[in-house]
Amino acid sequence: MAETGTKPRIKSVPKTAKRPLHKVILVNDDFTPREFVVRLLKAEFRVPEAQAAVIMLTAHTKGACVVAVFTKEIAEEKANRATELARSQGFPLLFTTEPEE
Ligand code: TYC
Repeated sequence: MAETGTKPRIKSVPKTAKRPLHKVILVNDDFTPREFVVRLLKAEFRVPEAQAAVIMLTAHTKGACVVAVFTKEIAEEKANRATELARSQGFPLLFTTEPEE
């Protein structure tokens, strides 16, 4: 910004410093069908088909994959909701959360 000599009247509050983000992580298993994982990612995390397929395949081959990043409460809520939805359909699919470094 140009040096005008005027001070900002509104102090900015560094909210992000107090609210570290948390990752929602998709964990692989041997039972949940690939198509179900993709459908759930699309429905619960609003990711497009192609991205959902990449996330699913990454978890499938590497063991886990980051789906998205949110504040702690939202990440936990979304991970629990998605896990419960899968369990309600009889699949052992698991979403976990962890703080972003
Ligand atoms: N491994 C599963 C299968 O072969 C598919 C799958 C992918 C399951 C990713 C979970 O997080 C997962 N049917």
